[in-house]
Amino acid sequence: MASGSRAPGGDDRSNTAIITRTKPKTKKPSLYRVLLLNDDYTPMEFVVLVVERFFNKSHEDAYHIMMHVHQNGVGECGVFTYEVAETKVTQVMDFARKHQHPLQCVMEKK
Ligand code: TYC
Repeated sequence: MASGSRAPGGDDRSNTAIITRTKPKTKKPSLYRVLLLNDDYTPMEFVVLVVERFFNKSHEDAYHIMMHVHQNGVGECGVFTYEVAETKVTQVMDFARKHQHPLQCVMEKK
């Protein structure tokens, strides 16, 4: 019988101990950063558009992220659960390829 279906304390008339859970069983999902990598060929305007479109950033925030990547080589666009991060990476890479830009997008575990 499932442990949650009777009252704790051994008063269930079957001489069996009942172990009750003290911690919730839920686990927080692992989180992943989605990063853009700099290159010499992708236009700045295209990177800004990517950050606005796929990471839901304002034009100002997107421009700031693009400039950070341009100057530092790499920068974070957002933090997501595994499947969402994977989807963002695929969307960005497909969009860049479609426009024949070499922009690279990767994910890394936090
Ligand atoms: N370095 C590019 C240029 O000068 C701009 C750029 C920024 C490219 C960010 C990629 O992730 C990137 N046109």
